[in-house]
Formats: sequence, structure tokens, C-alpha cells
Amino acid sequence: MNRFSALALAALFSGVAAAQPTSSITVTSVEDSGEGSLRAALEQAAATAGPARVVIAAAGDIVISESLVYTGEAPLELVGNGQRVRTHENVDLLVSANGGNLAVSDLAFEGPGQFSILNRGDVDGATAGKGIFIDVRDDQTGLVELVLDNVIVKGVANHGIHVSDCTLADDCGGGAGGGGEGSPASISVRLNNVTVDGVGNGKFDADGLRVDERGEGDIHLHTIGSEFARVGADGLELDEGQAGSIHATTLRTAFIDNGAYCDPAMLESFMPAEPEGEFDDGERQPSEIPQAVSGSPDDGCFEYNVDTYDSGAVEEYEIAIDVDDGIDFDEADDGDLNLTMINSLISGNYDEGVDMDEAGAGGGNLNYINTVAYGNADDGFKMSEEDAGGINGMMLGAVSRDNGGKGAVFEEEDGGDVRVHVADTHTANNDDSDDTGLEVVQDDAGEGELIVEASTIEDGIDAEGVTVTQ
Ligand SMILES: [Ca+2]
Ligand SMILES: [Ca+2]
Ligand SMILES: [Ca+2]
Ligand SMILES: [Ca+2]
Repeated sequence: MNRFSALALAALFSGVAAAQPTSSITVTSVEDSGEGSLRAALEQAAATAGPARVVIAAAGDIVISESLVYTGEAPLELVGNGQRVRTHENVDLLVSANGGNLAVSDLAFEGPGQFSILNRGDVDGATAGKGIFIDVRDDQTGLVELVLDNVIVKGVANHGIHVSDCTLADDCGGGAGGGGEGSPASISVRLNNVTVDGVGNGKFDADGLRVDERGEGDIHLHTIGSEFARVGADGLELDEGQAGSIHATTLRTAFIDNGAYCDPAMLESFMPAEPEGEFDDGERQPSEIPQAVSGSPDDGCFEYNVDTYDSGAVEEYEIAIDVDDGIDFDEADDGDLNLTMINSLISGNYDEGVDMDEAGAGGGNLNYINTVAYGNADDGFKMSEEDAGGINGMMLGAVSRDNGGKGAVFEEEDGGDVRVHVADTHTANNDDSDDTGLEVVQDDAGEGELIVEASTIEDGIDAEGVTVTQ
């Protein structure tokens, strides 16, 4: 036996010896509460202190009137057999309130549904309910793990699945614009055969899967054979602020028709006649431009940006309706953004299909392999990198077509290089087909390189500061 395997074995045995035994609890009743109920099992699991395994042996739907809350800090495994946990109330369905790891299999979680911007879940004093929610402790360390296997989440007003390592909870905001502090812990989310459908339609900025990570620590995401569809905001949003990186892989995962909570058709009539303008110094005062929209079904849907000159006069303004993406990552401060999509599909989303933003030190590493983006309202694939760090991009057997923006964008600002390799890839009919198939931009210090092999870029290449080899 060599030294390495001896050490590995020693570590394995010490790990087994140190682990606490897992308590096993059986749910024998589908009642909302009482003896043998899932609610009682979660209370018992929290009371055991160590890891617990709850097996739902009872057949039929479990209809709850208030949230199922696990308060333990130790890992909880919840094993179903195809049952549905349902509610008619606008509440969270399953909550791990003190950062305990969750592993859930063979269960569906269904909210009341019927939410829209005209039937919101966050008005009249209500808090919009989520499907599955882990609230990380402020002092948590190590790895917070959420593992879902054969799980369905539908019909909740807020996020379908949410892991929050952010002190501001639902007011963290997103990405570079996000706030809040976080624990030293990292977050790992693994989804296998998970469907998140029709959630997030009762509130602005409510996603299919949302991870808010602050403080030290990374986000690790792996999805296999999963689907995010008809979500009000982004199908999947990761916000990694402060130190730490995003490491994400999607395999055979679909992102379809997400981002329509702020339905442009519904809100268009609230837009000013001139939604944007650009002026010379002294030409227009702030009181002389359209004011922020009010009186709409949800005024949060309107982005309002005004830039002024030093004199106080308006330089430019823009008001826009905030629709959302298929998959949206924001990585800020130290750390990288790493995304590999394999055999995945991104279609019909109301903003970008793939919307990646990396800021601060660190770069972006993107691999789109046998992955298709079509019919998204803005770009099919978009990566923006700024500050120190560069971009390494690869499209292999990818397709991007019929999107309202560019087929694929790799834009790099400030110090750092951009290197993109495109092979066996097809782009067509993106936007107006005026050099919109591929856009690769290298700004400021650094080098740019685009290699295109065995590909058909019908709608052209727009390269700035980049050497193109075809
Ligand atoms: Ca953290
Ligand atoms: Ca970071
Ligand atoms: Ca950077
Ligand atoms: Ca650069």
C-alpha cells in the first residue's frame, strides 16, 4: 500500500468513526400534523441533534396549511415515494431554518398556483411563499448541501428553490448590485431529474432556483436531466458576492419560457412616450424628463436610470421593463465564473438565454457543448467580464438561432485577454442578421483571439480588438 492510499484509508475510517449515527423516522400519516405526520417527523428529527432520515411510507398527498420547518443543524434526508406535498396557502412548503443540509428524493412540492402580476403573493401584508428554502446561519462554516433527486416544484409565488447565505434574506438583491454579508460557508446544489415549473409568478425577481452566496465561500452547482420552465424571473440565478467563485455544470437541462412576470404586453401602456433620451449639458433638468413609473400593477418592474452632468442637468435617462433570463449568474469581487453546459437547451426566455456577468478580480470560463439557444428575446449566450481577469470561451457543437440579440457574446473589459474557440457550431437569424452571430470584444489591456472551425456563422462575426482565424 502506498503512502497516499494509506492516508486516504485512515481519513475514511476516522470519518466513519466520527460520524454520528443517522436516526430513521417513518411517516405513517398524510395528515398535516399529529402522530406519524411529516410535521411531527421533522420535529423529532430536529430533536435528535444528529443526522436524520425521514421516510414517507404513507401514500397520498400531504396537504399542509403552514410551512414544514426543520430547525436542526444536522443533515436531513427526506425520502418520498412520489407523494405530493401541497398547500392552498401562500406559504413556504419546506424550510431548513438553521442551515441544515437537505437531501430530498421522489417528492413533489406544489403551491397554490394562479399567481401573476395581477394576482401577487407579496401584497396586503403577505410574504410570498417558496418551495424549498435553506436559510444558512450567519456563522456557518464548511459546505451547505442541497441534493434533490426526482423532485418537482410548482405553483409557489416566490423562488421555487432558494439557498440564502445572505444577512439581508430576500432583500439581498442580485450580483454586483447585491448587498448583505454572509457566512464563511460554501454552497453546493445538486439536482437530478428536477422540474421547476410555473413558480416565481407572484412577486418581482422570484426565480426557479436562486442561490445567494456572500462572505467567503463558493457556489457549486450540478444539474442533470432537469428543467426550469415558465418561471416569473430567471429560471436559475446564482449570485456570488465577495470572495469565492461559481462552479456550475448543467447536463441535459432545459431553460424554457422564463422571465415574463413583468409582462411587457401588460406593462407597455405604463411606459412614457419617450423612454430614453440623451442631452447636452444644461439642456434638460431632472424635473423635465419622465418620472419613475407609478400606479402600475408592480412598479418594481420598471428600471429607471438617470445620469447627470456635474451641473445637475440630465445627461441621459432610460426607463425599461425588467424581464428575465433563462440562466443568470453574477459573480462579483474575488473569484471566477465557471459554467459548462452540455446537451442543454435554452429557449423562449424573455431576456437573455444565458446571462453571465463577472466583475472584480477573476475571469470567466465558459463551455457550451452540444447546447442550443433559440427564440430568446435578447442574446442567446452572453458573457461580460470586467476588472482584472479574462475570458476563456468554447462553443463545441452549439447552436444559437432566432434570438432577438446576438447569437453569442464574449465581451471583456479592463486588464485581461479574451480567447474563444468555436467549432462545429451554427448560428443563424439572430436579431437583424447584421454581424450578430458571434460578438467577441477585447477592451483595454490584453489580447483577443477568436478561432472558428468547421462552423456555419450565417449571421456574421463582429470582433473588436480580436484576431479572427477561420
Ligand atoms: Ca458564504
Ligand atoms: Ca466572488
Ligand atoms: Ca474580472
Ligand atoms: Ca482586456
